[in-house]
Amino acid sequence: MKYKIQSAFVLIAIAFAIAGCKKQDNMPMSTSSPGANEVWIQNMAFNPSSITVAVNTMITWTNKDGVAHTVTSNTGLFESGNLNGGATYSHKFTTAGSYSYKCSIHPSMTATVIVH
Ligand SMILES: [Cu+2]
Repeated sequence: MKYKIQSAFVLIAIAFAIAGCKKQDNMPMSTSSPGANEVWIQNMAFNPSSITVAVNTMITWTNKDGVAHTVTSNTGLFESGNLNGGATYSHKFTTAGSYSYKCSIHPSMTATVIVH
């Protein structure tokens, strides 16, 4: 009887150890998609290409590529300048509207911020 109880404790301990490992794999540092109010510049594209936020939201772009990109408003409202790999740029959108932007180095990279 005593042996059986000890075995159960060992099994529970192993289960917790496995669960612990699993939890570590899911830590935020290893996420592979942008968080809320965040745009990744990745594989020569803006991800997401269309983001919708409330008025007075700050959006942060992160260049995940090894080459420089820019975040350039089509109307001149915002301009990041060159963002090297790993660099970030933030802009707060204070007026509702639809804001198209591009990478000025790679003009085929286009995206939109929708503020409501
Ligand atoms: Cu670019």
